Amino acid sequence: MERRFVVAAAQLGPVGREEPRESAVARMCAMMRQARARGARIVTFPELALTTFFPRWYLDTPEAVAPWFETAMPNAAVRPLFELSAELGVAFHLGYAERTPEGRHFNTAIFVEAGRIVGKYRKIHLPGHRENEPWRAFQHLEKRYFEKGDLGFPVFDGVGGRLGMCICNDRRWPETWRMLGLGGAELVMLGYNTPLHYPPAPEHDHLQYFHNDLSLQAGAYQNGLWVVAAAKAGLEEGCELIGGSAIVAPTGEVVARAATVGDEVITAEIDLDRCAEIRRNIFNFALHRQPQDYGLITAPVTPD
Ligand code: CDT
Repeated sequence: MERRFVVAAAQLGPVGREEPRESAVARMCAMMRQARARGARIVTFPELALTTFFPRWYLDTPEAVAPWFETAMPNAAVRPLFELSAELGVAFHLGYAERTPEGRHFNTAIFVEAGRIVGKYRKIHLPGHRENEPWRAFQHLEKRYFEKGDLGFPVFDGVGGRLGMCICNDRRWPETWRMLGLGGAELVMLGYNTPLHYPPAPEHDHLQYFHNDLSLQAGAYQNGLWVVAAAKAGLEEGCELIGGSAIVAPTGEVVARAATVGDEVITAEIDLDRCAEIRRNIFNFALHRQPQDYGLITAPVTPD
């Protein structure tokens, strides 16, 4: 199979609290068509792409939480995206809030090829807090609404390569990338919802775009893999979310970047064989990695 092909990141502008899933899906279908017109074989959509970023609100009853979760995938609202993907021959990555038949809740991403889910990941690094903190301009309650993912960092076959996924806060953790790199991922897809304002340390607000770029570029370079990252961006229900969706080469170079904070498709031609430029050389894991000296990385967390 061809290992040189076009990939896309489909950045979404704000999704309103009252916006139905059908509307978000229609916007994504329009971007999938644009991506296909530019030759893309894969399109990456953001984290929790079907709804507004609901963890910004404190919800204190199961009845208030339930409507934000998908109990089946695909479901009626999302099926048009699966159908269009199969019709156009474009695989896609999608983030959504998953409720399992057992009633467990995860922040999940799937990879869909030829109408079938061939990859699934559940977010491991859940940021934020569990209880209402009224001093914040807005909440970040992922620890309240989601369980830590239980699938590890899977790497799977898709579109002629070895693929992996992570979700938003995961990208800031070198362990995420190293697990995916060790698993042999050649292309990592991820979506994010990153507020411009970080209430616990507002002195870092001006660094949000920089920290996004830094994380994506370091993850790509230090593991010799391609990265396709898609934001949900813009002023969403009073909360400013960064854009900066990007496609990054295994050398760490940004090869495509969003220029807006609205719905925007970016594309680049990638060559999976270029991973070897890094993996056979500076980050040749077999030759140069020294895991016997990295024990603290997997030692249990101890409280301060
Ligand atoms: N969605 C998500 O993980 N967002 C976080 C925001 C900062 S932590 C409150 C991120 O890492 O971008």
